[in-house]
Amino acid sequence: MNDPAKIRNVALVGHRGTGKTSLFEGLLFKAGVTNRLGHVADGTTVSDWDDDEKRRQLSLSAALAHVERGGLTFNFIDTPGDSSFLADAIASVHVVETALMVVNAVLGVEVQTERLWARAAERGLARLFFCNMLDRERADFDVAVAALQEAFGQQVVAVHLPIGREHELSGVVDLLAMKAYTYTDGKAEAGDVPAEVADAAAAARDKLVDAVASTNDDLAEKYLMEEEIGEAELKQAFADAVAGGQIYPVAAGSATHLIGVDLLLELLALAPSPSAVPAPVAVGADGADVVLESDAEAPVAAFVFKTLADPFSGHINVFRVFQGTVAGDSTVVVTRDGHKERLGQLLKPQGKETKPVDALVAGDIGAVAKLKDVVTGDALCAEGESITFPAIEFPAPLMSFAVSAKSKGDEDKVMQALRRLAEEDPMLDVHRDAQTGETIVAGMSQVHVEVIVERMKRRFGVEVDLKPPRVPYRETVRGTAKAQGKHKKQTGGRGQFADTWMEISPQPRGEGFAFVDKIVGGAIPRNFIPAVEKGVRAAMSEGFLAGYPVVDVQVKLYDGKHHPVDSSDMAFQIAGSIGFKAAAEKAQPVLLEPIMNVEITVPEENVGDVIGDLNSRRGRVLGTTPRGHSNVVAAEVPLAEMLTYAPDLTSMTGGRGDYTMEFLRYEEVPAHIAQKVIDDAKKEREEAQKG
Ligand SMILES: Nc1nc2c(ncn2[C@@H]2O[C@H](COP(=O)(O)OP(=O)(O)O)[C@@H](O)[C@H]2O)c(=O)[nH]1
Ligand SMILES: [Mg+2]
Repeated sequence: MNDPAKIRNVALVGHRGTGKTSLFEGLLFKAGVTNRLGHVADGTTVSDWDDDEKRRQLSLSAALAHVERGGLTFNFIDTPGDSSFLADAIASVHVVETALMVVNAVLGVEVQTERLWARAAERGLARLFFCNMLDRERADFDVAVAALQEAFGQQVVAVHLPIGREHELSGVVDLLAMKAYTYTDGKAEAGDVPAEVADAAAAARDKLVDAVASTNDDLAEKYLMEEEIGEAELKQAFADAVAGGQIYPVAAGSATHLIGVDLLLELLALAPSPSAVPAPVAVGADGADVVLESDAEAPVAAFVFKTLADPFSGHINVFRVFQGTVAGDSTVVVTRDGHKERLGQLLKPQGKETKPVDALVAGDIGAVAKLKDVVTGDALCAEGESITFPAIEFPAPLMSFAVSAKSKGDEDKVMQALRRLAEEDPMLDVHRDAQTGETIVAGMSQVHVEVIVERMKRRFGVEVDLKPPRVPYRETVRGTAKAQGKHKKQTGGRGQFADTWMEISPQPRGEGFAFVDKIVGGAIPRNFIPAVEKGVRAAMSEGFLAGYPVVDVQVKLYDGKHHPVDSSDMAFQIAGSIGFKAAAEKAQPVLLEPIMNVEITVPEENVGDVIGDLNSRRGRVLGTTPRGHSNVVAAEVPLAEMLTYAPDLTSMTGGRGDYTMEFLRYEEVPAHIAQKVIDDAKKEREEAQKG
């Protein structure tokens, strides 16, 4: 493969459980890459090959596979749809031209459908839908398409139409060619459009041609004049409109029954190649924009979007080439710090297997093992070049757990394993708590952190205990107060002296910290003022109520004293810290807690229970809207009340509920609850000091 125009990079994205992994399996099977169709329930799919994924029947990380067909190379990426494991889905939309959005024909648009759509839209990707599970009870293609149109606009248009419904689903009409495909055991027979769907197909075809024609002047004219529009001409205009994001076609079928899957593969040949979309823009050495032409001859620029940390085979970095040709056994420069890396054998992943290749051309996606120091987000460039890719924005971790090694003496091994796993998962944060000295693992949910704990055990052979989750509280003040911060020490030789007066006052929520220097007449010499600010910031990071960082305050330094010999940076830092604590204590300190935006999808009969339960969690229910055959309850709830929501929702709904949660803002913790948090923190600190 050496022609970017022959590549199709397609990420399968969508809400959890819409059938992405099954569709990926079907696509590989239909393309002849595999000779047996695996199933999610049996743990036999190409994509969910990891033990964690098999056990949970849930994709946790992206899987890649490639298909050669009709002179084209398709690079498919199956991504996780669960909100805790979205990192790879978010990264994947940065390396493809096309997002294949898989939706459940019964439920229609779900929470992550919208989130991932927004990500794909930000990147300007071509977007196609696969309306899956049309064989299921209560699946309705027309209702699903209408829901997609309502959510994503009138450019959403059917390109396929199902024949038969629910368990009688028997085939699909290709509206571009006006041909019908009926299936027996996943094998298609092509024929004329059957009479039972003839009218519906004609109407749907009209809508499709209308939508395509509205993006193409030549076609629009022919359409108006009611002239014949040739299939090749229609397909070309269709492909252009898809590439330009002017239409979002909806294909139809069933992944597990292999209905419409071969047709989808054909349709994806019309998706844009890397050279059919506007060239991506990166940043050059001088900070100026660099346009990355998908040109095989240009200097190499590649982007690492995924890293696998395996204790045995070492690191594997997965990257997309944006410019030039990456050759095996060549040398590249890592822009982050300019160090060189010698690339060994290049690979194309095929599920958990890999296939060796000699080179990867602009537009292609591949992997390389055993690099010394390359992490996700790195740019690999030709020597002499220095290109940086804009950083991918991942949501911040929501829940922190302290972990401790099960066996004494394993502490370093735990930290090492966690560091490796954090390299693999950009939505995981690992650090040591400055106050308690504990190792903190912060992730998106309890399940997320539990998966990390399992991986540590299985891959690195270390076991840990998880303490209950922590809420990232913050501290602030409601009032204004002044205080003195004085540091004076007389030892044998030179003494220490610094004296400060400051005023602390609240800032609007989310404004952060401001330091205002109001010193006049040299009461504190200019060169010591940054030291005071440093001392204030140090005190802020330690908090004064329960040890949480202080936010949204203004500190005004307005007076002080110095000594010509005994004053120093260190003395003013200490005085700054003392002054800040003294002022904060007098300024009505309060505790803040994160409030989450929560959306819960539940069957009608559980709506009442779920709302009642939310009220008992200090939640504010915003409303309930029907979605497909379910209901979505929207609410704002303190994170502290949602720490163990997953099992509770499962028991309330018999496993039929689902929810997503996102940080919204910080709010004051009600006084009676705040007191408990403060008391607990105090106890914990005392214990940490003892032990
Ligand atoms: N009836 C039916 N079940 C499907 C279909 N596609 C997927 N499934 C099932 O739906 C569940 C979730 O599928 P999976 O591929 O893991 O979804 P993902 O989370 O989007 O990757 C699995 O049990 C699949 O067997 C389909 O077209 N029809
Ligand atoms: Mg999956």
